[in-house]
Parts: sequence; structure tokens; C-alpha cells
Amino acid sequence: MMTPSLMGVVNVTPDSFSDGGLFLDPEAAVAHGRELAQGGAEILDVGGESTRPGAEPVGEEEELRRVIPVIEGLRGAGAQISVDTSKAAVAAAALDAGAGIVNDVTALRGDREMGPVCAERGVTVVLMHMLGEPRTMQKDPRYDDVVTDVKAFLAERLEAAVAVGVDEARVWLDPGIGFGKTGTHNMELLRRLGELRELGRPLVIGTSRKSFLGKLDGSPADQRLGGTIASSILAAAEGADVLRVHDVAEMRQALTVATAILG
Ligand code: HH2
Repeated sequence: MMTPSLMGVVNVTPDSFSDGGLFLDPEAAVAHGRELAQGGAEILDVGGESTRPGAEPVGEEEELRRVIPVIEGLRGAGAQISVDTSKAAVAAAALDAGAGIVNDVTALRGDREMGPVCAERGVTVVLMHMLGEPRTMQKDPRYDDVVTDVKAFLAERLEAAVAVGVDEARVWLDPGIGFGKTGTHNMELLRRLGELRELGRPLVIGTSRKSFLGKLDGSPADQRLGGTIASSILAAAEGADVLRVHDVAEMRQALTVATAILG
């Protein structure tokens, strides 16, 4: 098993589904990010807008106010910084402040300037699958075949990114676990990750604390570490390249053991 990189989640929001409000204060967010870097995160994913089911969108000014000081504070923390945003102006300011990766859950569909900004800056961009939008995405999501449909979507978004000048070698892809998917859809995607590998780009997987884990055993969002680790390790064994998690040190330990056993 190849050891994937760990992307630690730094949510600077009042309403994220598992840690909303905990790190809204920039100093608390920076301290948390530094702790994740020390715990073994190669990437810190800083986000100022919750994408949980039902979340309301955040204005550009407010999102900038949340994320920019935190990105500035995390420069030199020993990890690359990604910005979790779908707004081109936020991405541009974040890149100026020290981010090197744009993580766009809308896969360049949310803001028509996002593709050009990423192309011009020559940065890595994460394109994620989502069915619908956060406000409504969990209302009866349906697919013909979830893996085939997500794969076709990611291939199309990769092509769209390249068409506006993004270097294909700079694109990472993400099936968007929990974004317009039932538990069965999520588990099917994780089981058949090999099919998404055929797209030829690194795969980012975020199962951390998500509700499909809780549906299996009734655990609340802040008590899903075991489920997060099990699903992430299985994703790694199926070829995930980047694991986006809240609990970096525990995930690092699990990965160390798994790679030692599998070789
Ligand atoms: N999941 C969340 C947010 N951003 N980005 C990528 N690429 N992949 C994911 O799976 C992903 C993501 C949701 O998690 P979290 O940030 O903890 O919650 P919220 O959106 O409520 O802030």
C-alpha cells in the first residue's frame, strides 16, 4: 500500500457539522492547524464556509475575513496550505497569503473565474463531485450507477479545467463522499475506488466524521473516529492518494501500522 498524504481540516466557521464554532477565532484556528501539522499533516485545508447538508452560503467579505488571517498564521507551520473555497476572489487572496492548493467542492462550477485564477497561478486544484448543492443535496440523491456517474462527471470537469488552461498534471480528483449521496452510494464509491484511479489523477478522499459512518452505529459527529479510520484505511488500500481528516495524529498512527503490515 502506498502511504497517502494527510490533509488536516481547519474549519474557520461557526457551523461546520462536526467542529463548527470551535476554531472561529483566528488564533484558535492557527493553533489547531499547527497541532495538525505536528501530528503529521502534509496539507492543511483552511475553509471559511460550511458545506454540510443544509448549510447557508457565506458572503465573500466574511469568508475572506475568516480564512486569510489563518492562512497567514499557518505559513511556516511545515505543511502546504490548501484553501477550501468555491469563490475565485477568496482563492486568489488565499494564494497571495500563502496557500498553494485550491480545494473547490464545486469543481469550478461555482464561480466562472475560478478556473482562470487556478490556471494563471499554476496551482494544484482539487475538483470534487457533488450532486446538487449543499442546501438540498441530501434530498433523495439518485444515480444510474454511482461510480460510473461520478467517474464521468470527474472526467468532464478535468477536461473543463484543462480547457481553461489548468495544467492536467496539477489536478486532483475527489468523489465527494457525502455530497449528494446515500450511505450505500458512499460505500460503493469507496469499495470501487479502483475505477476512479483509471482517470489517471491523484484521488482525494474525505470520509472524516461523515454521517454515513454514524448511520451505521448511531454515533454522533464527534464520536466517529473509529469509523473515520476504518473507511480511510480501506480507501488508502484501494489507492487513495490524499486523506482529508479532522483527527490527523490518530490517522497517522493507523496509516503507519497499516503500511507496515501491508508493506
Ligand atoms: N468534505 C467537506 C468539506 N470539504 N473537500 C473535499 N475535497 N472533499 C471532501 O470530502 C470535503 C471537502 C466536509 O467536511 P467539513 O469541512 O468538516 O465540514 P463542513 O463542510 O461542514 O465545514
